[in-house]
Amino acid sequence: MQEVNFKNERDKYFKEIENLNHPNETLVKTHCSYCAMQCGMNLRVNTKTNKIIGVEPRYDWPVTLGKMCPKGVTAYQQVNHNDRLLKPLIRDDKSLKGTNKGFREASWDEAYDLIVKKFTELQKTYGKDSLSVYSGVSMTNEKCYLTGKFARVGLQTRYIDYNGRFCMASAAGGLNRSLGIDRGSTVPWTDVHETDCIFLAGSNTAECHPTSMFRIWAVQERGGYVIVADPRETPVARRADVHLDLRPGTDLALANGILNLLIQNGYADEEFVNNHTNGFEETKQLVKEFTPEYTSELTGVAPEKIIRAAELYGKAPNAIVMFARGIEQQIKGVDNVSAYTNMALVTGKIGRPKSGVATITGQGNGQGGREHGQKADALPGYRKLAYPEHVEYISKIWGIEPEEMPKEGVSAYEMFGLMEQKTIRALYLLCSNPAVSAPNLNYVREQMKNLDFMVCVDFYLSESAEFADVVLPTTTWAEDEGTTTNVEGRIIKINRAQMPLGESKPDWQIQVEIAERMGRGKYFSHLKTSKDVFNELRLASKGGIADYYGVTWEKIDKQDGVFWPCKDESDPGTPHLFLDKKFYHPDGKAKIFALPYRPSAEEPDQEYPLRLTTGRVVYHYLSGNQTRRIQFLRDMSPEPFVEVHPETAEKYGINHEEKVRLFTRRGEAFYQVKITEAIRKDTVFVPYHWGHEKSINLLTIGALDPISRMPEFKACAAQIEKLELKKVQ
Ligand SMILES: Nc1nc2c(c(=O)[nH]1)N[C@H]1C(S)=C(S)[C@@H](COP(=O)(O)OP(=O)(O)OC[C@H]3O[C@@H](n4cnc5c(=O)[nH]c(N)nc54)[C@H](O)[C@@H]3O)O[C@H]1N2
Ligand SMILES: Nc1nc2c(c(=O)[nH]1)N[C@H]1C(S)=C(S)[C@@H](COP(=O)(O)OP(=O)(O)OC[C@H]3O[C@@H](n4cnc5c(=O)[nH]c(N)nc54)[C@H](O)[C@@H]3O)O[C@H]1N2
Ligand code: SF4
Ligand SMILES: [Mo]
Repeated sequence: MQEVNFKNERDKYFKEIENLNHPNETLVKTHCSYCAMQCGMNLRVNTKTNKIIGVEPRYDWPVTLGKMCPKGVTAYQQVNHNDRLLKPLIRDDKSLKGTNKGFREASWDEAYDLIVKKFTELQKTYGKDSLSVYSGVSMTNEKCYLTGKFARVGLQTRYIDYNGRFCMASAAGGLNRSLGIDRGSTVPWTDVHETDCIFLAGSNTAECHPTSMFRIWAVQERGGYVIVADPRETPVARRADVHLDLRPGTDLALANGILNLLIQNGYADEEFVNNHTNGFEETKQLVKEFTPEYTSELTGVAPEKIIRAAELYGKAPNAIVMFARGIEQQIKGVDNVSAYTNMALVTGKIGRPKSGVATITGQGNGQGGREHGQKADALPGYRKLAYPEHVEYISKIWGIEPEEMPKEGVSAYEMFGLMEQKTIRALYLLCSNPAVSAPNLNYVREQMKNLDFMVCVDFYLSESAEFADVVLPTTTWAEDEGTTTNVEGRIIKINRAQMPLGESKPDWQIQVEIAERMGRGKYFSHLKTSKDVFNELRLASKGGIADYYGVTWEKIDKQDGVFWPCKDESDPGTPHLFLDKKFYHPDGKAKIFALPYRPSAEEPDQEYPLRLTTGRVVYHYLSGNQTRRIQFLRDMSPEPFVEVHPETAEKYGINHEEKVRLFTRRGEAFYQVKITEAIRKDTVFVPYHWGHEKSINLLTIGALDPISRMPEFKACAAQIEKLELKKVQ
């Protein structure tokens, strides 16, 4: 196959940039604030005002080589935006809860005093666990780590969970179960363009991880193949060699059908299967039933496409199976991950360069944020609260007695259930906007409204902040330093380009100050800088699966990031996992899983005959609280819409751009119709980046995967209603 060399192109541009000379500007090397690609960028800073004024791509960053998407090139506009929160806010008028009114500005002291008074009172009356912390992973590793410690040691509550429960939890569950380790990608991204076949399931890569695309297209340019499994003909599906246009929620059948063909057609690697895996025979028996015809019946994909996909993946010398939220945000998310991972394990296409499995992580620090103890059941270094020796180790690092360590909590969505029951009375919310991003929003918003006390930490007043009693202003990513762990499992450095705007403070500092006022200063006061927090994290992760002990900020700088595990200072890190064919289960073997097909939580019926699936557009990020404020992004994508196939539109008698009522058993919303052949006839799609009455999550279902507790954002039953034309006067 042909070779491609992106390096020449990169060097050319890099030299041009080096020659630029702006007397009043300095460049700060850093990475984008948004997705897990963490594209390399230089922030341009005016040296007279010390303010960020622009951005340049970094051609010297080996992962993204100067590529950025529309969100990345405008990300810097967040920092000095007019909507920034510059002082703490206190709600005086409780009757206005759920709106952005009824707040007044306050000093930090007043805000802290109120928080500590309320938290202490509630804990005195209802017990320590009446408080909860709900967090997110747009934060650095330092902040994520400290948030776990803040909840368990600072506030002494068991209830902490985070938005990764809506994002990475099923991938984590499936990879841990199959491979014994959850590092999103088993290979570095610099391998991606060199493989021979990419099997991409439930990933709208061109819109969600756009700067991966040059590597994916390069596979085809070199004579290799791209296979895409998605109910929609996304940009990557359009140019794919095979587009498996399945019904939402039927991946388990598709993966079993392909595995069956791989085995029947002699692509199983017997030597690999025998020496390095368990579970093959049982799985082989189970998938026999999934003939191309039966698989087609369940998935709606034509049998010849299934046969071709299996053939292309099977005969490729090297191949990478990649997946994202399309397969994971289902009540079968964990099973789907294991089922697609089976393809690599049965064919032995894992544990060597250019072959492997990757979940394409979501948020900027989607990987690192799930490793260091923000999850209800987890402790730093991917340790578990369920193991006494793990609790003992972390207790020692934190300076508490093991008996003092709070027990496991519950998952993000389940916390709202405990709010309903009044077990949880107060919420400390940071770095997430569940009033937009959680499923079944009518229910979730009600629970937030009924809390006794709520704190929200953000740099803009989000839809969730509207439910808060106190809002604390924090810094954007460019006003603080620390590390994130990108899509590859590479730990990288975010640098500070500007001092905090107004009175805003970084999350870690706010937590140290609250802990001190809660009388827990002895566990926090030594943390004076973000680097102090990182050094504590290194120790806390030492010996764990996600071992960061050998990572230093200096090493990150010197070698363009460090892949974990990295055990000591002489260890350069681990770009490729399993090169020694040792998986992370006690016997060193990976597990192949026999997974029977099962339907979605809510299948279409006469009343609700359509399948609703949800996701993203390239111009907006998650709940949209950041990107909806950027003029260019808002101009490009001002409103949500519902994608409908032309034949379906005809059936309902609805036209392009007509507003319709879309509804499910849980709620309704009104959207403009976007008629497109790029969607199945039985499916409709709505992006979820808008708040209030425009949120598609008013309609989604709160059904959870039994293992990962991930909500089923990707499949529920829905119906469309044409609106009666209003009489024009
Ligand atoms: N522009 C943009 N980029 C982002 C983000 C963003 O908000 N905006 N968010 C970041 C984050 S946190 C995440 S998690 C990632 C998400 O990245 P992706 O997972 O790629 O994004 P989604 O749009 O949620 O879903 C991906 C695809 O799954 C398909 N799908 C729906 N149902 C099914 C199904 O049952 N089976 C299969 N096989 N496919 C299905 C959808 O049609 C969609 O094209 O993106 C990251 N990057
Ligand atoms: N229907 C549907 N719903 C979904 C999904 C879907 O595909 N469909 N996807 C799910 C997924 S994958 C995800 S990741 C979630 C994400 O959902 P959310 O967690 O709600 O995502 P964000 O919009 O990133 O919310 C982050 C909030 O914190 C603020 N923020 C950003 N950085 C920081 C920081 O460093 N500190 C603090 N304190 N605040 C900060 C931002 O301004 C924003 O208000 O949504 C989930 N919801
Ligand atoms: S691809 Fe992701 S990291 Fe890169 S510029 Fe876009 S949003 Fe930022
Ligand atoms: Mo996500």
